[in-house]
Amino acid sequence: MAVLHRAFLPVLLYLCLLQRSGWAKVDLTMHDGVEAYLGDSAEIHCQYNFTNAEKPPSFILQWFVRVVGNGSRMRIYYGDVSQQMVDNHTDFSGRIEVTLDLQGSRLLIQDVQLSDEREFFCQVNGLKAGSAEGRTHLRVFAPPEAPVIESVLSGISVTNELPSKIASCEARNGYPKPNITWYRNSLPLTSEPGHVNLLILVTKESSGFFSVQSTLEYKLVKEDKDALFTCEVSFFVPGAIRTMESHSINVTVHYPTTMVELWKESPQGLVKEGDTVELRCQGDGNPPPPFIFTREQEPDVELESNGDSLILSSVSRIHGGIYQCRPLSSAVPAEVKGEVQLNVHYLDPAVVMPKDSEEVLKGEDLTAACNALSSLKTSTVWYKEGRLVGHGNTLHLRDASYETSGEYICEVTVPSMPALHTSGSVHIIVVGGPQLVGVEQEVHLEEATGVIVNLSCEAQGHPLPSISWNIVGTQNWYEVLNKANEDMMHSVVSVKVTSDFSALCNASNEMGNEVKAFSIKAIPRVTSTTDFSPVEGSGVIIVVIILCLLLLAFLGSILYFLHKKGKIPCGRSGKQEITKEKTTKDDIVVEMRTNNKNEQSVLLKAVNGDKKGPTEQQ
Ligand SMILES: *[C@@H]1O[C@H](CO)[C@@H](O)[C@H](O)[C@H]1NC(C)=O
Ligand SMILES: *[C@@H]1O[C@H](CO)[C@@H](O)[C@H](O)[C@H]1NC(C)=O
Ligand SMILES: *[C@@H]1O[C@H](CO)[C@@H](O)[C@H](O)[C@H]1NC(C)=O
Ligand SMILES: *[C@@H]1O[C@H](CO)[C@@H](O)[C@H](O)[C@H]1NC(C)=O
Ligand SMILES: *[C@@H]1O[C@H](CO)[C@@H](O)[C@H](O)[C@H]1NC(C)=O
Ligand SMILES: *[C@@H]1O[C@H](CO)[C@@H](O)[C@H](O)[C@H]1NC(C)=O
Ligand SMILES: *[C@H]1O[C@@H](CO)[C@H](O)[C@@H](O)[C@@H]1NC(C)=O
Repeated sequence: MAVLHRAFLPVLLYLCLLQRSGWAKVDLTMHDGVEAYLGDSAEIHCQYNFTNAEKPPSFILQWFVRVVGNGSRMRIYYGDVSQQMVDNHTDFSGRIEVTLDLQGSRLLIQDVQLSDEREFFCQVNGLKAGSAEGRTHLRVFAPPEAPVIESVLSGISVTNELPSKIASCEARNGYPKPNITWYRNSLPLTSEPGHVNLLILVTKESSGFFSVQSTLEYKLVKEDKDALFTCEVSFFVPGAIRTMESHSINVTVHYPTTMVELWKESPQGLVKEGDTVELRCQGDGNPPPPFIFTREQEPDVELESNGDSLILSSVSRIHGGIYQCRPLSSAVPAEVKGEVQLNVHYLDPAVVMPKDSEEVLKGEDLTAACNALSSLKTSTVWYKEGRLVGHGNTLHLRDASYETSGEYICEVTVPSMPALHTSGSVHIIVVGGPQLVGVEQEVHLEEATGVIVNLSCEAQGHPLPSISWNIVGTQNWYEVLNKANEDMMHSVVSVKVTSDFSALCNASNEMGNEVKAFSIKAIPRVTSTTDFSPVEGSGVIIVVIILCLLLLAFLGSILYFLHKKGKIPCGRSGKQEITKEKTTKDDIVVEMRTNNKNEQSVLLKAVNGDKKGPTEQQ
């Protein structure tokens, strides 16, 4: 210090001289405050000039800081014309740089610390030129870490009377103290007694930072289940206020059940016996309460369920009815319940009347009925041998014939539920006397002697008829076939024709008998014109006439041929003559002839009895 004082002496003297020589005065200004980020460098400016100074003065410039704790101040820098130095052993030793001239000084603080937030003094002592001092406050800023929000993990009930803690938010290590604001769906929450409490805990860390923790206590309502909560930290930075928002959280809100719904989950559509049915119950409460399932007719019998679903496996019609579910909670009023009606549809086996098999007399009527009990509308159709024979549950069989016999199948279906179907059958047997197959009751045959004829007799009837033969006129016969096929009896006898004989086929059963007579005329074996033998008399005559006509036509054509060769003269005039002559005789014949239909006209003429020779015609 001694060295310093010795150096100062001439300066002081000089300044004193200045002061004496005029109205000298120092004018000094500083900004009120200087702001800097932690770790950055800060510049503090001190502007001054010397008014009325005749020449640039000699002066002393010193920087001081306010000591933290007591109100005193401490020099950190000294400068005059001869020397500039930073004081040793202060908080700023090694961190500051000072520049100065006649207009001002600049204090540059590097690596600004939180402890640098204090008052800085700039003191100018111009001796005779006067002295002045200015001060400024250095403010240091450190943005906090991003806010961390934490929701309460457990659900919170709306029935709580006081606001409950729903989340907390912390912003750590900021400087100066940051603020925390809460938002619900982007709208800020303010403290509101009985509804919103904001509890703030500020911690000053040993490092000097502030950590702020805010707890939000909130009285939830059901609608808050969809609300999003966020917290926001706001903090000062040089010249501004900045904010940082947390991510958003939602709250598990517990609220009582006020409504319950019960429905059939599966199967879709109608339910039939044998199905597995799942009923599901759901309420509007949170958390979903366990449910109890009951049936309306037995409200006290709890059905075994699986939380919110009731499984009824392989249901039958007795499972039909009203099912109910309600929350298993005494807090929920009894009328809060869900209901569903379960209808189990069924189709019982078809019952056919008459049963199994039924006999009906030939010619009589029979009505069969097919009924299957069902919970739904049914449709019945009847089949016989794969053919559709009737609609509806009754089948009317009128005037039964042997064709009526057979198995009748009724198929019952449920149009609204194709999975349901059943069928039944009845065997109808038509009972009656024998009925011979074929139209004729009497058969006349002419057979060449020596030929073996087969006489066939087929009869239908129930009971099965038996066939007996009675053959008169020959012993030379034997039965070659005697076959029964259901209601059909077939018998064939082979007879060797030696002379005329008659055969009687008698088909009989206990209901009656029917006979078929054969009479065979033996003809001596000449030609094999046996084909014509069965033809009746009138038929033979026609054939004979046709043959005669053909013969006549043949003769006519020969004559015509001869005439053409010139044996018989015939001119155009001649032809006309003949025609004229003919006209008078027979109109039809003329007409036909002008058409030159030779053969036909010949035939007609013959039929009409014109026996004129072919020569005349031409
Ligand atoms: C103020 O504190 C500093 C150091 O902490 C000390 O050197 C100084 O003497 C104190 N001043 C007063 C007036 O107590
Ligand atoms: C500060 O210390 C340095 C060396 O340690 C020395 O040269 C200087 O003179 C000291 N300054 C003051 C003001 O004591
Ligand atoms: C914090 O809140 C206080 C009181 O509302 C307000 O004066 C201050 O400016 C706020 N600080 C920030 C950084 O927003
Ligand atoms: C609300 O919270 C639940 C469970 O924590 C989560 O699954 C859901 O995605 C959240 N919803 C929103 C909008 O954050
Ligand atoms: C008659 O029937 C027998 C046995 O079916 C057969 O062998 C024979 O050829 C038949 N005779 C005639 C002429 O049809
Ligand atoms: C046919 O047979 C039945 C029963 O055997 C008999 O009663 C009936 O008289 C017979 N009829 C003829 C025409 O032979
Ligand atoms: C010193 O000079 C006068 C006149 O020139 C100005 O009006 C002042 O503002 C100035 N003061 C400083 C501190 O520069």
